[in-house]
Amino acid sequence: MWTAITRDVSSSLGQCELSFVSRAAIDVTLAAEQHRDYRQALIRLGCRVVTLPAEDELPDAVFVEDTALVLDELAVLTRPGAASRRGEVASIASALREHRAIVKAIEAAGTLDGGDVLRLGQAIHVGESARSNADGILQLRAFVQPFGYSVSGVRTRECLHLKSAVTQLDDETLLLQPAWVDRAAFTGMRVIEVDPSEPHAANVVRIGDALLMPASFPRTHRRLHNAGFDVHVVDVSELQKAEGAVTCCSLVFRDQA
Ligand code: CIR
Repeated sequence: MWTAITRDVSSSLGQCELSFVSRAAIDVTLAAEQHRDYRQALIRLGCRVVTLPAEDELPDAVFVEDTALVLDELAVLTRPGAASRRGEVASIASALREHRAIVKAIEAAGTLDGGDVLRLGQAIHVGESARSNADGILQLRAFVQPFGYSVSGVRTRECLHLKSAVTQLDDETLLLQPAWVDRAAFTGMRVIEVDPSEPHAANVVRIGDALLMPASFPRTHRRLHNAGFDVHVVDVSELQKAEGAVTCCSLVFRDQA
């Protein structure tokens, strides 16, 4: 059974951090409706969705992915690279302790955003972005290596997180934006590139054999459909204005219960 931890949209979402996206007015009511549709889509794909209450004083708190990495054996709480986001971790820690007996935490001066963490089996790739630093990557390695995981840094460019640039479609295949990350970091994997007219399309959620992606990337959607993938879409236009997409709104993991 898959569990997806999510959090309701903050009323202050309009004051979110932005790095590579220009600020545009966000309709927070619509964002909340889109987030509800996103949660419904996760349920249809087989997740048990846990929704934490909004943290209205933390604009980016809906983007729970950045606060933790959840593996079968343990959870690792991050220390987000944006100082404004560090207060998001405490409530996620409480929620995760119900699911994992071992909960570690990245400490200062390390920084790590979950959006930079791409796990491919036992290989964990971490974006060397403005949000995740070498100290954070070292700490993560020390936590997970005893459980058989490798951790390697991956250079990204012109994007917020590693998973803005590349996500996993199935055990052998990645969806990748070549302008933002080099495929050479992922030897042995088949790569499908985003449609060039849809630079932000590389971020998809994989739940088993199904994929969930934003509705705003029809050309990349068609590429995936034509390659045989079971693709579902959700309109997340208001969350995209906050530089979010689909992976960032949930922490998805297998529950051992
Ligand atoms: C931020 O800049 O931190 C938020 N406005 C967006 C975070 C999106 N997170 C993600 O894709 N993992």
